[in-house]
Formats: sequence, structure tokens, C-alpha cells
Amino acid sequence: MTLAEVLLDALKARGVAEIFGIPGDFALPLFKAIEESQILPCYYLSHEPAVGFAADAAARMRCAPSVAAVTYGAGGFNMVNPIAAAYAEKSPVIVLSGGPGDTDKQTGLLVHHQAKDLNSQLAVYREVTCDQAILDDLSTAPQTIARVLDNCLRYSRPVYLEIPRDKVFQPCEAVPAPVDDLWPHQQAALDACADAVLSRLQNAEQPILVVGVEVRRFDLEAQVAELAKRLDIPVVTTLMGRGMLANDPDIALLGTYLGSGGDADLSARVEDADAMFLLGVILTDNNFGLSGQRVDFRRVMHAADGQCSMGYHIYPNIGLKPLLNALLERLPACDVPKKQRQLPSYPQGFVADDAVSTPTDVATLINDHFHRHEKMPLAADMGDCFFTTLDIESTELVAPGFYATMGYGIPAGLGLQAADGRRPIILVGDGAFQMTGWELLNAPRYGFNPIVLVFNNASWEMLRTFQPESAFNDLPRLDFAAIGESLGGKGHRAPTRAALANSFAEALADEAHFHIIDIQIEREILSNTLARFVAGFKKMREG
Ligand code: TPW
Ligand code: MG
Repeated sequence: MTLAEVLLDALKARGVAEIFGIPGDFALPLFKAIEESQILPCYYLSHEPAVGFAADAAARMRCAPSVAAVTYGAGGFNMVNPIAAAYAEKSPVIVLSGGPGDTDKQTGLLVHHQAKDLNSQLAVYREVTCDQAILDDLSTAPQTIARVLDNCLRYSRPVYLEIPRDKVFQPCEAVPAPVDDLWPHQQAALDACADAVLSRLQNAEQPILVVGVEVRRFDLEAQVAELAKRLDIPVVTTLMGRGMLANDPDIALLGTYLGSGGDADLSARVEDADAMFLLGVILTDNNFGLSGQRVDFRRVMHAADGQCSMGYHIYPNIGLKPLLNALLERLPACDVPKKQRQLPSYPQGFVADDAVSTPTDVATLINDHFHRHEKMPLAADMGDCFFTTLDIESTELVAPGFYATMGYGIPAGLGLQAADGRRPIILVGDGAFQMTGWELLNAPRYGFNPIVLVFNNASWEMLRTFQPESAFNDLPRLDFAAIGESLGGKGHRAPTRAALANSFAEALADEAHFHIIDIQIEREILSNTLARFVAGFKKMREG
């Protein structure tokens, strides 16, 4: 077996099901090996940021790692932002980069694509990955690959492997099997921790479960839903956890906590809880910083990053999965939730008239469709389209909710469909479309058929809300219907709500193409959440 083959087998053994990539000369042997071995399918895109975003979305959808493969230098550096996003939001993306071989290094000259020194790319990626290596020693490569890939799984963060171009087809031993127990624990400590969590939750009058992104990353949604049922306790998600537990009708999913940026009743319900159990939550400014009344951390239990804290006391080495199992072992199974709870209501009843659409109309249209037919998964970009997802019935969602990078939505929608097979709805602003929208041209050759809803306000509207005086927020009004046709899909113009409803129905009826709907939205018309969010953010900044 060759180095490339043992690497690809090791990826597959750890749950990787696809690769996204763009070749280049330092990576040509690697891509040849990927193509000829047929161990994993590879989807070729147009620009490296999209490669990273697509792999990130695929990883999020399948709760398993995915691969972003690039060439050295020009390719690798182009993908730093998506990998930083994946790091921040704990998405297990495995970066494979080609690299210079021994003869390239020995000339004493700079090799092309080299930025500063030969290890500059490794150094940059060290900052945004949890483990990394250059596979330049075939005798240690199997152990190194195993270590790096297992750390990707353990921490659910990106990792980086550079494969020198002259090593790809060298013989190499197989990579050790994945580690079974990624978070070995002491039983006595785990028992003590589980007992303490339960006692606090069961003695509270108004407990609440706050579910964050690690639950999805470690594929623990079913266990968390079961815990919520057995404890008969209401659940909210964090902003980044939006979309989780969407398909379980038996739990009391109250919605998404946004502090003063969100629904006031829901925020009060969280902030007034006398016991709050944060599961897999990353504490960030937009999870808790916006809270009008600061959350009292003495009442908080927080399981994440392989530990569990209670107030200011920490139980180290407590993985989320063993903790959930220990909690479930202590609770009798039950069939139905006991208490009736007020669940959130989302806008419904789309009016197909001659009025210009608002972001809330888009949410209403999608909700109506979800009610009449089945839910569809969503990919969203940053911009008001993201905040609009909070008015859409909870469904699977990939979005850069915390790191907030633009350019995510369209490549993420492609990655979502590659990983999951289902047709996604992609929500994207006109500004974000300018960054990565062209990637849609790759959809037809892979049979991807997303429905792309462009929030076309000819504006960087989210920036305008913070700084209305700046003229740079005005963008040219592009014709996204024509762009859609030119990229090989179907385009629709939707200047009114009636046209929007028609276009959406046509797009749903035609599964043979991707569709772009150019939804004309007036400047300064925001979704409900963005309007509240901006007000909350301004207040926080002002202290
Ligand atoms: C990679 C900063 C955040 S929101 C925004 C910018 C420039 C405007 C978005 O315009 P769009 O959506 O897409 O038309 P909308 O609803 O506001 O009109 N560069 C990157 N990421 C971010 N977040 C920015 C800049 C930004
Ligand atoms: Mg815009």
C-alpha cells in the first residue's frame, strides 16, 4: 500500500465519506491517488474558500469529519478563513495539502507558492487546527496520521496534514485503527459528577437545558432528547446550536436563546432558571453576552470541552458522551412528556400579493411549505438571511452562527447535499453571493439542485444597521435570475410576494436544476431578530 492509500483508508475508518478539493501541482500526485484509488469521492469546486466551507457543512451534517484538499501555498493560504471558522465552531474538517518534496527543498531556491519559509503554511494552520503534521517520514507516518485524525475526532476541531508530493506513492504501513474511547474517565469521578448534576436539576423548580453545538458534533442529539424527556425539562438551543433537536416532537424545545436580542419571554425563562445545564455550549458573546440581565453562573452547570463545571467547581476528564450515558442510566425511561408547555410559534400564512417581500415573508413562505410538505435542510450565510432562519420552524441548519463569516451559504449548501443527499434551501444575501455564489456552477455536474433564495437588497444591510451614514453600504442591484441561468440553473425574478410564491413553487416542482430566486427586498427592512439583535448589540457595546 502507498502512503496515500493508507491515509485514505484511515480517513474512511474515521467516518469520512467525501473529499472537496482543488488540485495544483504540489498536490497533483495526491489528487491522482484520490481519483484512482476510488476510496472516497471527490467534489471539485472553483475557489478554495468554498472547498473549506463545503467540507465544514458536510462534517456538520453527518456529525463526522470531512476533508478539504488543496495545493500548497496559493491553495492552502486561500482556505485559512474557512478553517478558522471550523475551528471556532468546532467542525471537524481535515485539511490535506500537497507540499514540496525533497528535491524541491534541496535546490536552495525558493519554491513557487512559497510565502516565507517552507513551513510557513504549517505555522499558519497551527493557529487554526488542533493538531497538524507534515508526513515527510514514512516510518512514522502511520502513527502520526492516527494521532492527528484521532485528535480531530476527540476535540471536534480541524486538523492539518501536509503530504510532500514525492511521498504520495511511497510504500507505507497501514494506519492503526481509530481509538475507541476518546475520553477515558475515572468511573468514581463520573458517578459523582452525574449524581451532582441530577440532584441540582431535580431539586430545582425551574430548571432548563441549554443545548450547544458539541451535542451535534459528537452525534448526541438522541441522548439529549431522551434526557430532556426523562427529566421532563424544557430545552433551548444556543444561536450556534440552532437546528438541533428539530425533528423530535416529544421534547419541549422552546426555541433559541439570544439574550436581549431574542424573544423576551424565552430569555426570561433562561435567565430566571434556578438550575441551568449547558450541554456542549461554547460560551460566546452572542450566546450570553447579549443577556440583559447577566446569567448567574453559580446556578450554571456546564459540560463541554471534556469537562463539567458546576458553579466554580470543575470535574476534569468528563466527556459529553459518558456523562450523558451516566445520567440516562440514573433515570427511568418514560414515553411521553408530562407537562404541556407553550411552544414557540413561527410566522405562517403567506400572502401572495403585489407588495414587496420582507425577510419575514421569506420565513413565512418556508414555514407554510414545511407545514404542507416535509421540512428541508437549510444552509445560511451571514447577513439578515441568517437572522431570518430564527423565524423559520426549527429544521437542520448549517450556518456560521458565531464566527459569522460571509461566503459560507452557497458552498455549504453544496457540501450539505453531497453529505446528506437531500435538496437544501440556501439563504444568502446579495453581498455574500458576490463572494462565493459562483460555486453554483459546480452544482449541475454533481446533480446538486439547491433552491437558492437571494435576499437582494442591493446593500450590505447588516453593516448599514450599525453605521447608516456610510455610503459604501450601497451595492449595485445585480440580476441574480440572469446569473442563475448563466451558471447552468434556472433563475427567477421576484419583485413581489406573488412572484416569490410562484417562483418558489416552480423551483420545488423542478428537481432537475438548481434554482436561484432573486428576492427584491427594500433597504432598511430587517428581519425581527436582526432588528432586536442590533439594538442589543449596540447596548452591549455602549456598556
Ligand atoms: C468574510 C462583514 C458582515 S454582514 C456584511 C458584511 C460585509 C454585509 C452582508 O451583506 P449581504 O447581507 O450579504 O448583502 P445583508 O442582509 O446584510 O444585506 N467579510 C466576511 N465576513 C463578514 N462577516 C464581513 C466581511 C459583514
Ligand atoms: Mg444585502
